[in-house]
Amino acid sequence: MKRFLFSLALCLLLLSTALPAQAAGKLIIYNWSEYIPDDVLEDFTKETGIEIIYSTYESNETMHDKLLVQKGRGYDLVCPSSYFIEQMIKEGLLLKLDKNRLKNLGNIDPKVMNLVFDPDNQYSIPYMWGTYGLIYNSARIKDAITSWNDLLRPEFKGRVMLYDDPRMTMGVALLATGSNPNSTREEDLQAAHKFLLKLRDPKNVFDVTAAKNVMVNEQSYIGGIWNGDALVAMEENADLRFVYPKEGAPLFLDSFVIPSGAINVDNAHAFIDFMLRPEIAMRSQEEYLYCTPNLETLKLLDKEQLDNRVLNPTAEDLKSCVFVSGVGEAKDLYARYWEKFITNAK
Ligand code: SPD
Repeated sequence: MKRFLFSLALCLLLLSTALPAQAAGKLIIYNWSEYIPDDVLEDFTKETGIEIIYSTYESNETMHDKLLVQKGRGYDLVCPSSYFIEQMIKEGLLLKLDKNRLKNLGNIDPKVMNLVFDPDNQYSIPYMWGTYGLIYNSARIKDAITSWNDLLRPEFKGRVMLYDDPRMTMGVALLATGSNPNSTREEDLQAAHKFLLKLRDPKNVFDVTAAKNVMVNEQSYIGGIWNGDALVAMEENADLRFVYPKEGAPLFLDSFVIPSGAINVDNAHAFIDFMLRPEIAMRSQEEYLYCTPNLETLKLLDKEQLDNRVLNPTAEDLKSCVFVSGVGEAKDLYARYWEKFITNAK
């Protein structure tokens, strides 16, 4: 009997050392670059003992392709934009969340909860949202900039910057040509594609990673930009201005989700709940300058932050703006027209 108990204890000991990462207290995060401050990640580890393994992506497409190939494995937490979430749910790439473990969920603005891409937020918890608006250099451009169609003005040839983010930039082209940025009509996409073709120029820049720099160093004079990037660029070049164009601008909402093959599921829930704390969400917002959906965080903003219409757009600013959503089967059309454009544009 003694011998049996000893062998059992030994087996249990060996088994426990062979347990997956969860027992070792790890959390593997794959996120947009420049989206969570390093010291926030460090504070989570200090508080919980959970070691974070962190890597970044620059586009939804990169993140999605990777998860698809890996069949939802390899990461415990990612942060797609809303228009990718519906598709990822359908593809079986996401795990249902246990909302009982998210004590701070009530802090999130109900306006960004229960949206059509994930009714009842079974899979996703909003992290940040923002606009893809128009930026221009007021020292180089003296007259008023009000429209996406200003990008086509001959004097800006070779001085235009747009992201190589298909849905944002196609969204701009759709708005400029009088369509909805979520249109599924081929004729609208054709017109948008034609608009983009007019911007093909070897000196124009289509690169999300270069965006801030080319505006700051005045290689480009005008372009489309996420509001967080715009505010960072505006801190470095006081001549930069951000405009909500009269046709409206594409909006995004990025949310935390747990991939279906995640190993450290408890730790991912603990992290999401940590990020929902008002003062933690505040630190992300202050560093990267996107819009927080955390109502308790909004109460912590000072007057200057609240009055900053790039950081905190008014209802009037958002009047014609449109959240980019999933487009179902039309995603292949988008991909086709985008590829046709971008392969020769860069
Ligand atoms: N640097 C973080 C940027 C996050 C932006 N996400 C928005 C994606 C919309 N396509």
